[in-house]
Amino acid sequence: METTTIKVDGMTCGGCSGSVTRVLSEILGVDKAEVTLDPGQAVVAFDPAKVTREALCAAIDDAGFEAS
Ligand code: 9UX
Repeated sequence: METTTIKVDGMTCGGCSGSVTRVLSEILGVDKAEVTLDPGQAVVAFDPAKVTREALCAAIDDAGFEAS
């Protein structure tokens, strides 16, 4: 398992962070996602054999936010 911190821009309320948490949690290979509004970030524990950090960022972008 690997842990990465992804900066997430565009989250403005608890619904946003809840959405990002759900999107990340549903990805195969994600063990745990902790998303905070302030600071706007996601701390994700994932299995690098199953999913890449790039894929996590792409999923956040697809949900309407900006990952970096
Ligand atoms: Mo809050 Mo975010 O009303 O996608 S849920 S702004």
